[in-house]
Amino acid sequence: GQIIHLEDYRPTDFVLERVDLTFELDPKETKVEARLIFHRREGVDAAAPLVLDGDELTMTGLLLDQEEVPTALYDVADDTLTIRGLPETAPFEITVTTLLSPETNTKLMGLYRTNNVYCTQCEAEGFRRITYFPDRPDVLAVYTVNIIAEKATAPLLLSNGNYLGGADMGDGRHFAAWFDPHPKPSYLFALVAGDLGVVEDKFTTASGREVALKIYVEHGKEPRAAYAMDALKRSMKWDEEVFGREYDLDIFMIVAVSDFNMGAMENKGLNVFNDKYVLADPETATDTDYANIEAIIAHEYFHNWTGNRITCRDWFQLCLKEGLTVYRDHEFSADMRSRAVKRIAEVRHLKSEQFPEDAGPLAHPVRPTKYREINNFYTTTVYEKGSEVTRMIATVLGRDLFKKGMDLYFDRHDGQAVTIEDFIACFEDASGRDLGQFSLWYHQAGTPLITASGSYDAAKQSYTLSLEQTVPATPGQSAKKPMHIPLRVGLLLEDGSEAKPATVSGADVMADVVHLTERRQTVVFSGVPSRPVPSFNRGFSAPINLHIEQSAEDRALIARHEIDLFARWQALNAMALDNLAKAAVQARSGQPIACDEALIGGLLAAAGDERLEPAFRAQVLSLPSEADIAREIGRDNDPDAIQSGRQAILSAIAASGKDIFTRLLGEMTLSGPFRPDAASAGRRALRNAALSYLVYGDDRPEKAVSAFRSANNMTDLSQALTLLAHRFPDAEETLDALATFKKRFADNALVIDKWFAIQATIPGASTLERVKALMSDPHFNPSNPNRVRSLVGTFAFSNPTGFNRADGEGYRFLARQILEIDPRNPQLAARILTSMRSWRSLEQVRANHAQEALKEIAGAANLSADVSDIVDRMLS
Ligand code: B3K
Ligand code: ZN
Repeated sequence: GQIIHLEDYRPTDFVLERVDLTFELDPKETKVEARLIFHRREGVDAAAPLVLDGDELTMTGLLLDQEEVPTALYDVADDTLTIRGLPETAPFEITVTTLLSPETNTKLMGLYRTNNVYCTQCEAEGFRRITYFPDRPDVLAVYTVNIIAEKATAPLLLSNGNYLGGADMGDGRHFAAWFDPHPKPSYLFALVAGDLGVVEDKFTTASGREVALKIYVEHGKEPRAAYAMDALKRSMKWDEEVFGREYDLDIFMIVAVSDFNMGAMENKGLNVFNDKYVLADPETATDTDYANIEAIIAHEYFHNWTGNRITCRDWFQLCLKEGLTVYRDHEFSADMRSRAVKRIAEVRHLKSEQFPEDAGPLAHPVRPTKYREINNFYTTTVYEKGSEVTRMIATVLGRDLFKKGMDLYFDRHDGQAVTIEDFIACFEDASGRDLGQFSLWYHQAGTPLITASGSYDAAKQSYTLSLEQTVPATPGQSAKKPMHIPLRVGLLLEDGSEAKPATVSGADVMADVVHLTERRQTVVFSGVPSRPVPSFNRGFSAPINLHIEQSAEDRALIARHEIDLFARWQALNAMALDNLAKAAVQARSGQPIACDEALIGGLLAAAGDERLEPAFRAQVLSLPSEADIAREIGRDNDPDAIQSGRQAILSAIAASGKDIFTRLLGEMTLSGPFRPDAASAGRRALRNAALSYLVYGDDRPEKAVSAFRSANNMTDLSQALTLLAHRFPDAEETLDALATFKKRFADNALVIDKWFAIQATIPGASTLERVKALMSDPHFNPSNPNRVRSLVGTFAFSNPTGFNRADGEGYRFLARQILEIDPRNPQLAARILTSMRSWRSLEQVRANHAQEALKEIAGAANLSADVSDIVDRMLS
């Protein structure tokens, strides 16, 4: 594909007024008739043709105002339909008829079949696989949709908006009509038809309108949709209370399908979900599954305002809806659960997914300026960094002005397709502040690095912080400007209390937010009675890396006394990371591995501190991952050394903490029926963290076996199985447990996915053979994205020692998989390939193998645009 540039944006020549679609559904040959009313935009040349997008379509008819268009007046090329000789000013109607084969649509874009259900996915450019259309987000129109299908196999016919009516057609078929009064871009179109069960409820909006809520799932799975329904109602209420946003149709529907390329899709009034993010019950879903369902149900619902009512002008503006909506779902989960624990989880995710992206060959700005394949830009940079940038606007302006800016945005742009500049202007206008420098966060890729050092002058009672910011070079951006970084800083005195400086000079400071705007800044705090310990980036106020020489004692002080709980966790995590990075070096050079006493002390003190909530203590006990350590080391990484170093530290903590962990195992046991709420989940998390240390501190599998036997919910059961498989991969007990688990859940594909993932993450070189063998398991289905992600994806993304085998076999395996998946489902192939994005930070032997595997992919014939874009960028 060719490169699309932001600067080339032009509005369309023709304005689309109305869309009328009629589908005659058939698995092999679906007929789509699209009637499109256009008029030429004012000032556009009278000879300008209408150019519509198309992809893999068969056109069987083309009418202009009900008359056949002569062949001389149109051209059908690979991906466009061009029509000439159109009226100069009057509106006209184009009727295009196309034929599609949903059954053979393996890309899962456009109209396809999943478990005998017809379903669509149109974002970003899937609508052009249904009919010829101006398939871009700035073309907003009102849609009527008529669906005709066989009554027996598709009793349910759904589309966007409100139901108009339907009828029996007398020939075994029936039809239904839907009308969506809200103008929308084509990417929000949806159609679902099939035979599904439903869970129903209702919601009364703040202004008193009643909305019918329906969640459609496979027959028999209705009870497993109850939690999703509850999450939906809470989301609707929260958006009214916090953002003042009400729902705007008579009905809101969610459909769960089993073949889906991503998590879910916010189609107007008809969200389509990967069933993994809808279905849950205690027996089959973990606490993490419940939390994900809550977050994703909320996310898609929140898109109704941030995405649907106000949409993107072009796909470069993707973060306009995604970054903002992630921010909204983060805030929602923080209000539903523990804010501090939620923040820790967000930052862990950001650092483990987005930071490596920003530091590698796939780095791009939150608002990119060019792309080859837009599907490859649904990235953690656009989503998660985009959310962090929104959060920083709230930090810079403060709560009230942020709210004022959001209200202005909804008010000013409702019904429009807009840009990031429009979004920022709302906050500038609402606050009177200049966000010019701040907006560099949208334009400059790379994670800023702040290097800090402090010095205390006892005579003057002043504390001086010297701060320097640098933004690393990223592809296409070598020189960077200094950014506006809102850094929340606390100064802790010896007794743990917070210093209240009399004056601060050298930077704008509001409350505890230090506004850094220059490359180098010296900030002086006066009236500080003794040498303070600085606690940087409270609440992770800015998505940055921080370099500071801080002793374990100073970090321990923060961990004990910070009022900001996130900062406490951060201090312990930094301490652990230092130690783990050193341990990796020691392991690599065959030296003995030393575990810092301050680290053990800090972790165990927090673990046993009953004033802290269990979920927080569990976060403290969960050590940085091998990938986190690799990122900390940054270059010349040896995953085996990282793993053995980490293992040694883990054992040392396990040995010192045996008593505390044993006590926690008892104390955190829950009685009574399973409840998925945050407090119960926190107790399970702490109990399982303790169990994990106990199992790693023991040579025998008994403790894990007994946990496996006594588990009465999926969280505990899958944890116990993970411990057995990862600690004792070849033990008889493990083989038994794996077999028992599989037999018990044989008819539940989502649970079998966990069974695949647990085995795919067993550390060590031999897991590759295991993964290959599992691919021949009858439960594995190479055309189902969830299966492929659980086995192949999990292996490549989450098994550092297995995937990065020193002999390069892991990379060669992945290359073969990518080349096999690509012709079927390019989006899936491209996504899994990004697991190799950090290949350049590996030690030379592995890096060479990785490069060869990437070259093998790059050299293959008929690569999709998706995969070739990723592989080319990774090699350049
Ligand atoms: N907007 C969709 C993602 C579409 C991805 C297309 N490749 C889901 C979401 O972010 O809510
Ligand atoms: Zn989204």
